[in-house]
This record gives sequence, C-alpha cells and structure tokens, in this order.
Amino acid sequence: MATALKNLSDYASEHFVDISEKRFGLVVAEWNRALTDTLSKGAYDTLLQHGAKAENIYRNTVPGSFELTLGAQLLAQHEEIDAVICLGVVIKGDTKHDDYICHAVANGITNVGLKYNKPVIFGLVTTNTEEQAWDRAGGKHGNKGVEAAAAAIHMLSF
Ligand code: DLZ
Repeated sequence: MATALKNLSDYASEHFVDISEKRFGLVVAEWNRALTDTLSKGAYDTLLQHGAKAENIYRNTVPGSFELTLGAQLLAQHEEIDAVICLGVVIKGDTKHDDYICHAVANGITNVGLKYNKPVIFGLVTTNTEEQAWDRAGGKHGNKGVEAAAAAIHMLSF
C-alpha cells in the first residue's frame, strides 16, 4: 500500500516555481468536516509556506465530496485562477455510496482540469474507517491536504 511506504506530507520541492503571483482555489467538502478542516489547513499552510499570498487563496465549501466537481468547475472557469485543489473525505459505510462518489469525483475533476487546461487536484481521502482517515489527515500517514497543495505547485511548475 502506497501510504505504508510514503508519508503524504513528504514531497520534493526543489523544482517548484515561484508561486507568489499564483492564485489558488480550494474547494472543501463539509461532510466529515473535522477531517476536511484539517486537510484544508494543511493545504493552505503549504501554499503559504511556498510563497503564495493569503489573498490569492480562495477557499470555498461544498456540501459533500460529490459536489467537489461543480465547485472545482465554478472556480476553474475564472481565468485568474491558476490551480484548484479539491479536498474531501469519503468513508466506507453499509452501502456503495463511497464507490459512486469517489468515481464521480475522480472522473469529474479530471474532466474539469482537461477542459480548463489547469491543475485540478484530487485531494480525496477514501478509507474504510474514520481512524484510517485521521491517519491521513495529520496522523501517522501525514496530511493529504499537504500532498494536494504540493501536487498543485508541482503541476504549475510543469
Ligand atoms: C451522502 C454522503 C455519504 C453517505 N457519505 C459521504 C462521505 O463519506 N463523504 C462525503 O464527502 N460526502 C458524503 N455524502 C454526501 C455526498 O457527497 C453529497 O453531498 C450528497 O449526496 C448530496 O449530493
């Protein structure tokens, strides 16, 4: 399992470009909000740490992860937004909702990125249990929000 080998908060940054003039959209799902707030903080702090200005980070919430795609599109359509970071937590339950949501978001945000030709990052934690989600929201496997922000900067450096 990838996260058994890699901490989500570890990344290489030596090739990152200057992001001081870049504008970022953050779209954060409110389902499992305690967890997504932690992802959001991880992403926000990582952008600031690499030189983004607070006024250039536009944070919006959506009800649940299913709505991340439309949220991403509403931000990505603005020419001045350089990259969008989608953050959510989907935890497996008694039904197959997690499958439907995760596939829809993966396909949806891929399409938004291709449509607007800009990075739209998949920062979705998808786990079997809440404990596993916390492990990836600042716990023993790092923070998926940090990884997502680093992925956005990496793609802007492409
Ligand atoms: C309905 C639902 C369920 C059961 N579980 C989650 C979840 O684990 N994580 C998440 O982000 N959202 C969940 N949702 C809400 C859906 O994403 C969506 O907001 C609603 O179905 C309304 O379209």
